[in-house]
Amino acid sequence: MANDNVQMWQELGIDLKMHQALMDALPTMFQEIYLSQKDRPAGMGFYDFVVGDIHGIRVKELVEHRKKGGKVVATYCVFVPEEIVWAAGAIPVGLCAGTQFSIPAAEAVLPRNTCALIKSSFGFKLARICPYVQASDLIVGETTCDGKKKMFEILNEYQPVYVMEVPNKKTEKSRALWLAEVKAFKDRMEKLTGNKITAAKLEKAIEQVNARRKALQRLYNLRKAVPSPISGKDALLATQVSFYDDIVRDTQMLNALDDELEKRVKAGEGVFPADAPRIIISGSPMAIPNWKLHHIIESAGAVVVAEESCTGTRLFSDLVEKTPVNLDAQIKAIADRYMNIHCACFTPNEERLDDIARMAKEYRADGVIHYNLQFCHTYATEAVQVEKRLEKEGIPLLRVETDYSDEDAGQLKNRIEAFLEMVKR
Ligand code: BJ8
Repeated sequence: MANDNVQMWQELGIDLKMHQALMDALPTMFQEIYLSQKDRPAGMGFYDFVVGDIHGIRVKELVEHRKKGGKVVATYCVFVPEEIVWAAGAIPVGLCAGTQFSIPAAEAVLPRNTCALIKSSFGFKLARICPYVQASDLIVGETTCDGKKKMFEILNEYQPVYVMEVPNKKTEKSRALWLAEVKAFKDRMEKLTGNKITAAKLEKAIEQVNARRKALQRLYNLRKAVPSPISGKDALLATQVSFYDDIVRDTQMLNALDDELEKRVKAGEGVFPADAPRIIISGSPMAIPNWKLHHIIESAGAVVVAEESCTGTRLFSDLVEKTPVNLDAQIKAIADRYMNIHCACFTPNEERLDDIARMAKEYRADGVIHYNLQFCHTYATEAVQVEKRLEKEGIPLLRVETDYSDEDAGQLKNRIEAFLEMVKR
């Protein structure tokens, strides 16, 4: 542990003892889940480095940015339009929310029957173990689910929170509400940073974020090859890192990884045998270091070929459309793009069912595993519709409900192995 990191964490108000316990647990876990894999692309070296220094260099960059008068905006959801944050000269960063480690602290305040993602993120703030939240000037929440929106009220007692209202329907009225929300968010970002968002700045930001989306689209398109040129675990990690790395560097690294995978695909090289069962995971997002389900599936000999989730296709499948360089047109294009995220918070949400069925074909999947975090009612209930739709399409489905603990790992393993046996080619 570099001394200057310790000093930085101290200045950010981190609980050093708790934080060290978390940092001590990560390398063993990463070794077992990631570094033990065979034939990994060389491009994953960058992501291994990022995880190895998870609370170091990137946090330092954020701290430096603030020292120069810049702002950092922390987010929990892919509904927050990051183009607007960048155009205001601020840096958006996804918050830590993927580990059991921070949950006991949260359970001292929140009801235990709250989803792990909410408890984990809240616990990180309460226990002061996430330098990203500590280094942020504003947390931006959203009204996507009841658990999150009520948690934000409590979180606001610890750090300023701004909540965007995400509508629950996709009607014209809802779209108008969302457009107004995006405009209000632009005003809030201008107020936070003291910078005016101009059409030229927004154009650059739209191009930057679209470029990263295109690099992720390339990655996922390459995963459609048989055999798959990259493990699901590695692809998930590259996607997860996109939530907080510098956008230009991240796009470069993703494209370099894509170039390497293209060569593998051309040469017919894969990380799993061509007849390994191909699985799509659909459902709740997975924040670092939530690699549990992928690890169980791939340890059983199958390969995860795509994630229909916000740490998957929902993050990048739609670009912001190119418009004339004027603020009204750009903001409207941004609002339209974000309304295309098919989160289970919408009713009805047929589009998500279409996405899963289409993806199963495109990725030549043998089955879909629907993943929802325990106590997440939106995804758990929508799984009923997913099941009906996939049955109609003749696509095998396994529904899994879990949390961040390892308590159910044995049981999950048995269920997944039985499912894989059923879908085997
Ligand atoms: S756009 S999926 S990132 S809301 S798992 S906290 S829904 S109780 S994460 Fe999400 Fe945005 Fe939707 Fe995506 Fe609530 Fe469910 Fe927990 Fe969830």
